Amino acid sequence: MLPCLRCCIALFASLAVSAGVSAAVVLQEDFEDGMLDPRISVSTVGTFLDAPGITSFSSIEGANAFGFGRSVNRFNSFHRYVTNLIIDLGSPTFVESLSFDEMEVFGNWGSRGEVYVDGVLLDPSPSFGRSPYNDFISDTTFRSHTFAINGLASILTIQVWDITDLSEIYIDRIAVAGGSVPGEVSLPSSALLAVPPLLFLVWQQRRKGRIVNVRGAGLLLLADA
Ligand SMILES: [Ca+2]
Ligand SMILES: [Ca+2]
Ligand SMILES: [Ca+2]
Repeated sequence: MLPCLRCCIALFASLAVSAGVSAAVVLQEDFEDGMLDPRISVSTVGTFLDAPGITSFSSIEGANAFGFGRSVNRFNSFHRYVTNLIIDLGSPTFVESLSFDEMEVFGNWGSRGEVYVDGVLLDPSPSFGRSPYNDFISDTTFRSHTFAINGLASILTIQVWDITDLSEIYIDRIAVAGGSVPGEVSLPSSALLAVPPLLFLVWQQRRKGRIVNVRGAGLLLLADA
């Protein structure tokens, strides 16, 4: 019986390991093909001098990036001049994190970025764009951000607001990680059928004094294997 018990042990150990597998990539966009992933859309508030969209920009990665645009306005733009890059995952999906690189060019006057999950600003509030906020100096290199989400989400919104005519934030290498819920494992039917015999074997081996320790999710150590 011991070999069967070993098989069950291996099954449980592999399931325990698979539960801890690092998150998969749900979405990646580097803008190099000139097209937005079909799950990405853009909305704006206000009128733009330089419309948001994919544009030739090689200071982050490759030849293209996404620019949030420059508005026709110079002062008090706030929420009257806004661009949203919207990632619609279609249904509630486990999202571990959202990451991207960004930099602010053409000077720095206005333009601040924030991330919303299903319409709610991430807490603590993340922000991106050059700091200090309005120092009139263009970035010479990009910043990398990874925002932890660790929950179910359908829509991720990367928003830049207070867009003036004197600066523009560019973004590249967007990645959404997640796709499965840590700790939840979908058992195949064969694994489910193995559970009752395993319980019996564990009971039997425990009676024989062979099981000396039980750790975590089903990882058993035997005294006499
Ligand atoms: Ca790129
Ligand atoms: Ca693309
Ligand atoms: Ca700024």
